[in-house]
Amino acid sequence: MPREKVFSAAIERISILDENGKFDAKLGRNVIPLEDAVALYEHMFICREYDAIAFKLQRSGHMGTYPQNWGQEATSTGAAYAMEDRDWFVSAYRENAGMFWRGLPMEYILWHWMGDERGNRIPDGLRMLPISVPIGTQMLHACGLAWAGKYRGDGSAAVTFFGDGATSEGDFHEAMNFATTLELPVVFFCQNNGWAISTPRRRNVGGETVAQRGLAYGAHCVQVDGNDIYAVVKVVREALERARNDFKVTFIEGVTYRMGDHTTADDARRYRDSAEREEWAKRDPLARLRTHLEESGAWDTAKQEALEARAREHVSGVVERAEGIEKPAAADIFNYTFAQPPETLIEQRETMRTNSLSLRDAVRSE
Ligand SMILES: Cc1ncc(C[n+]2csc(CCOP(=O)(O)OP(=O)(O)O)c2C)c(N)n1
Ligand SMILES: [Mg+2]
Repeated sequence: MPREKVFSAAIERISILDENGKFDAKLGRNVIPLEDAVALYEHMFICREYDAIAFKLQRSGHMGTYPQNWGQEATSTGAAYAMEDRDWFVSAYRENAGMFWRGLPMEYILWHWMGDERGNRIPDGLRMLPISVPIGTQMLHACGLAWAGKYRGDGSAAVTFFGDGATSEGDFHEAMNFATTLELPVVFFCQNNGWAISTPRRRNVGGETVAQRGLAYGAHCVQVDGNDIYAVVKVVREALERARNDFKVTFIEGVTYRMGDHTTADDARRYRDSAEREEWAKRDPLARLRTHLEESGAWDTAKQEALEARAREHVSGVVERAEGIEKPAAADIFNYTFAQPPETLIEQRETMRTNSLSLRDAVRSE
């Protein structure tokens, strides 16, 4: 019996605008028109300002916790730019910029982290799910949405985002298996930011790439420089074509870096070498795009100063709207999970309503 190769594969890495500002004109042709690149830069800059302000809101007691998105703006913004309105955007919690690009008002994410369920009530017409904090569950939701789209024949696809750590969850493997065997129009976008809280990528995922985890399922797997918005747009666009036209699943590993702590409940200085962070600061997705725009004659200091002022003004308006919302009714906690709540929850809601006054009186009289 001869030995024969029954399977072989390679993982390609795509980069168009490298960290030294070198632009691959051949690969980068027609990926993003210059005026759109300016709009994307402005958007990511405003999102970074938003992120910094959200962090301060938490520190000053206005919010329970907050996971900074700092440094990872190009992944979700690039993906959102490549998507169509009919596609589903199904994310974890480091994709704020992509959600905002697709039209989610910025106050929604502040409400979410302020513990207000209204932040999870995505406005009608926007094809996205609320952010997922349980690690990995959203990938299965994306499969369900993609399956529904395929069944209806509406040409939609779902793009789901998750971290490097999430690829060690059972949900990831179940979702990949589901998507590839049922041939669903799903794109799996892993934001490999180097860390899962204090666990480094190498302790969490064996092998050279995270992308190769998708090979066992028969997905098309690719690695992309996640801090290069041109490369991200290109791979997501290709993945969506593969999904829509051939029902072929793509697993994208976007290599990026978490510039902040895991969340405001964490202090990364306790486990992370500052030299590593400094190396990644040089690969910043915004700085890289700005240099490219300046070299292309589309950006200058005056425009930058105007943008900085606009970003500050925009974000303070968002904070005002987020904090200005009327207080939610206590019974609202029952209202955002089920379209038709089960009997038991209806009973609890009613009991809470009818007993709340007497309970308060009981506490006072003690
Ligand atoms: C099901 C589940 N298990 C554990 C946690 C606690 N937890 C929160 S974030 C996190 C690490 C996630 O790492 P990664 O997937 O790389 O995403 P990142 O935070 O780096 O974006 C863990 C274990 C959780 N939220 N949900
Ligand atoms: Mg991670």
